[in-house]
Amino acid sequence: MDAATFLFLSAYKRVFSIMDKKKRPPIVTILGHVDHGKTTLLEYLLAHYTDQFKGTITGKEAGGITQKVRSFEITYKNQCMTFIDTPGHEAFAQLRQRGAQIADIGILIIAAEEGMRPQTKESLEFLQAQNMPFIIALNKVDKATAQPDKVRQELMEKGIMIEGLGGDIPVIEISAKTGQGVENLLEMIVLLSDLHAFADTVEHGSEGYILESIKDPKKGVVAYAVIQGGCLKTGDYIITATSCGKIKHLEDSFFNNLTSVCASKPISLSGFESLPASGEIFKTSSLDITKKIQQELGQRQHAFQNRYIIPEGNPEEGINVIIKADHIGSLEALEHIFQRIANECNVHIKILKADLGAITFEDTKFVKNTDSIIIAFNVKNDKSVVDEMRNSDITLLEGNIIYEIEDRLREIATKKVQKSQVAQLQVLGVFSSSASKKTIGGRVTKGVLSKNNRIRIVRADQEIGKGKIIELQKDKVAVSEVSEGSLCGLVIETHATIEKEDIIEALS
Ligand SMILES: Nc1nc2c(ncn2[C@@H]2O[C@H](COP(=O)(O)OP(=O)(O)OP(=O)(O)O)[C@@H](O)[C@H]2O)c(=O)[nH]1
Ligand SMILES: [Mg+2]
Repeated sequence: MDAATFLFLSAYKRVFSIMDKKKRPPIVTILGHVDHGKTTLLEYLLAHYTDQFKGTITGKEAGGITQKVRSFEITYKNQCMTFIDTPGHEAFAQLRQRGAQIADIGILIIAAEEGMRPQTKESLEFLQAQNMPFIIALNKVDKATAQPDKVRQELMEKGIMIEGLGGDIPVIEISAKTGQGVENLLEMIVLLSDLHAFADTVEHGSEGYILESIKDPKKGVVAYAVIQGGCLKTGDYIITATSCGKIKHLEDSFFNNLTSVCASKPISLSGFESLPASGEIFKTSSLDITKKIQQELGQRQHAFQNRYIIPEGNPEEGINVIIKADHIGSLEALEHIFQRIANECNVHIKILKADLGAITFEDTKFVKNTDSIIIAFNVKNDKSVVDEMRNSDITLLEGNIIYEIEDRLREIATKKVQKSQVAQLQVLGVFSSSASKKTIGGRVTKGVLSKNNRIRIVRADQEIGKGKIIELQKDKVAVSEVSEGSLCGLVIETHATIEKEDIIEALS
């Protein structure tokens, strides 16, 4: 579409929409690769286009990355707009997809110094799948290393039909840090809103979209949602596919109490009896229907219970896990990284339980009885529960940065697989020999070698003797085990002679 047609249509739609009383503010989702500046843009908007927000978002993020969906409203030239920020880290694809599903308009942020990265491409796919208008914001143009024209070229080469190069997808250069170009971006949102005239089509009651839900110690289940149409009031009965309830409490994105709220607004609401799933639609309902649904839901199993993550290979080893997290989106992201670890390490991971909130004493018992490890992501655990876990030798992975949890779980999975293999060491040197003891050095070529392992000595595929490891050292420090790839020194109780290049094999 050329600029003249665009402006004509825009003016036409504007007149039309003024006549239309049910016009509603646009819901704008910010998507893009990790660290390309999504949250910084939202922070800039909050600092300049609302007086309700104090403080920072990025400063409070663990590991400097966003790990949940957030929504806020701002006002630009008397026009309300709702913005949804999404995480860019690869594990949170479902959150990005949901952010795109609810949006009227997408903003695809690309750092102009980096260009298209994997989650840029994935975000583009989500936006294109929704068939929605979107704007490409080339960010960080304040930096000397920014090359916006190079990114434009890259976009064209990937078949993205951008404005100025034969297409109609608007591209705007911005700096989320200095604010350069941000007004142009907002103007484009106004223009697209006028052109598309987003309307509230809900005739009765209200409908909305659940972004996230959590268990709050004081308020119970709290859902973060965006209203898509109608007006929602405290006291309304609401239902989703997996939960229902009566609204006790409504708040806007700045924690102000509300008694009613209308289309496009981001809210938090309490009153659901159980956790509604992220991505579900909620609707207002009647008391009778809500009661009936309550009964049916009571009989259903928890969706996150007992799930297997199966790798692509044929695993011989498995890990049982229990997950506690802050948000449903976090549980999903953890499942995503489990799949990767399962494939990489060829283990299956069985999720015995996944739930929101801190670890309880009941969880501790469950972990012990099921020989599981427990992952507590972004939750504040009671010190007494954690102490009990440590005293009981339970493997607890606590943390609030997804990639750190991933690294630690990978270590556990790798060790588990190595331990299940017959450990082998290649002898690299023999330092001393007596009739019954040999001191040697070598490299563990397979599995995990442990002190007190009974062993056999193999030369040219023939067993030449048996023995036992009575001392084990790594970097000259006594250790109880040495894993694959490591060099170590060991004292072996044996009457056999050991030579360089012999293989020491642990007997199971
Ligand atoms: N110079 C410059 N730095 C920026 C700009 N926008 C963001 N940054 C910096 O880039 C880094 C990442 O910014 P974020 O806003 O956290 O990035 P994000 O896209 O929200 O990252 P995730 O939420 O983890 O996906 C921070 O250090 C920001 O200060 C910009 O326009 N100019
Ligand atoms: Mg962010």
